[in-house]
Amino acid sequence: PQPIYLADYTPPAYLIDGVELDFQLHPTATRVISRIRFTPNAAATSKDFFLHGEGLTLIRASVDGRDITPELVDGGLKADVPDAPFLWEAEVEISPEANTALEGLYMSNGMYCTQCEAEGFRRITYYPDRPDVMAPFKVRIDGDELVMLSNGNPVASGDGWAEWDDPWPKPAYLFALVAGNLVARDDSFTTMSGKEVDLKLWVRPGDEGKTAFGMQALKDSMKWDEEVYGREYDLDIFQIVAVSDFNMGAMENKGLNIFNTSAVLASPETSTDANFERIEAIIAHEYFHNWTGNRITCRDWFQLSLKEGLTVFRDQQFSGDMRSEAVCRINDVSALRGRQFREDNGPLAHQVQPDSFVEINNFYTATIYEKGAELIRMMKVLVGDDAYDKALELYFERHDGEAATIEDWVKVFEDSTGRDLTQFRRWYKQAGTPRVAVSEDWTDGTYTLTFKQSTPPTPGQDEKLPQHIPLAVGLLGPNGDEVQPTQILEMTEAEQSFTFEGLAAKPVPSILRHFSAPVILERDSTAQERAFLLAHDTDPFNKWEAGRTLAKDVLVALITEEDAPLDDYLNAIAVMLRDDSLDPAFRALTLGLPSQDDLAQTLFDAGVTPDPMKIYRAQQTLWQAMAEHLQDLLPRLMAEMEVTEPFQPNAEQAGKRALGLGLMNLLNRLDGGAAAQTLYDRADNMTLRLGALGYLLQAQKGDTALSAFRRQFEDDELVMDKWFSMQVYHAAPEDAVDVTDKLTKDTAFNWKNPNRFRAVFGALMTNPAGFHNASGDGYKLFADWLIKLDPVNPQIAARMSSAFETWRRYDVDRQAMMKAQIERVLATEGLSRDSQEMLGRILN
Ligand code: HT7
Ligand code: ZN
Repeated sequence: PQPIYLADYTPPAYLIDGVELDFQLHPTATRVISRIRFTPNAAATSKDFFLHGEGLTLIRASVDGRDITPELVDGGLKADVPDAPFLWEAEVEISPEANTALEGLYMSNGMYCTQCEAEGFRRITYYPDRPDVMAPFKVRIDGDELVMLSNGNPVASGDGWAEWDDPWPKPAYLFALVAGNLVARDDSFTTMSGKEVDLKLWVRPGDEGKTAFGMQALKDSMKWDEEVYGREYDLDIFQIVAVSDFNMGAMENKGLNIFNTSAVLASPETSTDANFERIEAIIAHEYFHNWTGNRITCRDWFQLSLKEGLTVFRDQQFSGDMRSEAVCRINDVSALRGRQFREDNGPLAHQVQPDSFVEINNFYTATIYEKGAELIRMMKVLVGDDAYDKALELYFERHDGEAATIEDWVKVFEDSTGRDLTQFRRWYKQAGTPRVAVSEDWTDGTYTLTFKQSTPPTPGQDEKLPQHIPLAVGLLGPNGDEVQPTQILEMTEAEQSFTFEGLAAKPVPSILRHFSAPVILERDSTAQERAFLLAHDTDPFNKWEAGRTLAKDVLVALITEEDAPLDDYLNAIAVMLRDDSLDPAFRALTLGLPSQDDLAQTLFDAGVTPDPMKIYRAQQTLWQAMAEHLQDLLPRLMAEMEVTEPFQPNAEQAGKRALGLGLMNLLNRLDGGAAAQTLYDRADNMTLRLGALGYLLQAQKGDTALSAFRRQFEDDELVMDKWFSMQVYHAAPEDAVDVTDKLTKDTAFNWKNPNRFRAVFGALMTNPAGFHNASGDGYKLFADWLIKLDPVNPQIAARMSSAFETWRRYDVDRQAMMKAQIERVLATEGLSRDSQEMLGRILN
């Protein structure tokens, strides 16, 4: 497959004044009639008329009422058209029922729905399916469905038809249509200028009881965007629809967001605290896209991070305001390190603004989203909060209604602050995670910190230039008092020193506070210093980081059979746990250990070939040591974490449950599952029930609970996803592949449903000791299923192929086995462009 290059961008030959679409719905033969008013684009370099189209049966086409026979070409059609405004009409036929890729118009549980980002609209009708062509849409839907929805405001409806009008010009990727037997939770929101907006959250009958939380999250998001960004909603109605078969979390279609059921439906009995938190964040994210993505969209898909990075940053800010800012930041950084650092340090590393791609669906990555958000966070740190607010005002004013670029974004910051961001632009164009090595000097009362930065080579980019890195640094005195509050040091050189005067004694530095830049900090430090920072740092992120680094030191030493600072760690954790002034959620996070994948990468970076079994065993050993060391503390602390009030999915209760479960993880190693069984039997919410089930599985005592769980929840798809994933995630390394294989034969393993497929194979990816079983069976099973899924849903198959992205980290045997499986999938006849690109990049 041929790549597409950013450098080849040319403006569209024709612009659109207005679009009218008629849908005559039928599961296997939907007719789509389009009437599009085109105008030649004065800024265009070509007059060629080309419309994208894929898998469409063209019935007829006309220009200004004259029937024509367009030339059907690969990926679309060409036609001769006037060099003046004209009306294009076409009728096509499509089969939603045959659409298993879930892109374009498809069916999910008998309901029609669409997914058009990035290039799905071309599977609905012939159209210039590129984001820089924006147009107002009018839509008429004819069909037997009870509810028939599209973007914008409702115009009129009758028996078997409905009309919608979206006055805001939008690119085709924001088009949406939904039709089916749906029921709504209704509400309303009064905007800052006093306009009343109807809110509707549509679900399948039976799911009404899971809509209250999502609706509240929507109203909170609308209010927050007004208060913090001054952004008001701009239609009479805002709708969300929950759909079972969906490739990602949700989609921000103008006025009609479509959500994966897993990203919107919630109830205490069926959802965990983590589910509630994720739902709140995704609802906010999609809503915030109304301004950052929809009103201002992207000129082309190379600018994807313009909307995604900014909108992730905004949803992170929102979650921080709704919950504990410190806890949210720690979770966001953990996710960044777990997914984006993994990507940035392997064969799939790419720029936040790529120069080329083969399949755009493969670029909805942690780099575009999460690293993109970190770049915006750094810009805010560099210019300051007030200047950030002013820059955003200018961004909205200057680019509203436009399809903009990342360059436009950076320019707005330059113009509004007067700062030169030339070097900062490198963050968008240079892939890879910078390493920042720190050394210190204390001479004659002057304290000096010296930083050296370097970024390892990434595919296609061997040489790297220094980045502009904001380093937030504070200093602590020997008694733990802060002697230098947080200061932003701007690093722009490959090597740079910063001095601090007037200190009475050599301080302990707290570097990269709040994780002020997406870099890997390299600092040799003693266990005592880490324990000191865990006890005294005033920056919650670095306080947590000190505990995490100390845990990592212990684990790495256990794995490499060196002296481990175990006592320092255990004592520091005991002090931290006893500190009632610390938020339970924070204590729960600090009690956690670095993941097996994180350890594998750390070892690999240190030149040690990671052995998945040794990593697994080291984790088990440390948990056991923690359990024994802390056993006297457990009963009292666990009792303190009991929530006696009725369940609320708020941060306070969630924090208590998280710490309670974290402590039960330790107790479970001492009592062989007894407390977990009691908790399972008593649990009145999914957080505790699922936590207890996990510990029972870990203690190899989960059979009875698993059967009971299934009986209780077998009609609930989302809970059954948990039933599947728990078994794989908690399987012992030697059992994980068999457990996975057995689950794929279960009658409830509906593998064409992305949530179910991910529940099983996503869980195998997060059980590294199981997946990397020395037999190679994990690799084979995974590859078998990629081959099976690819023709049905290439997008998901390609995404899941990242299971193999770290293959070069491992020993020669594992490398050979993984390589053989990658090659086997690649050799599959008719393999999708999506999977070809991903596996090809992984292999090279
Ligand atoms: N902008 C959306 C990205 C997206 C997507 C969503 C659902 C299914 C397929 C998709 N392809 C791309 C989601 C978001 O970032 O908000
Ligand atoms: Zn998004």
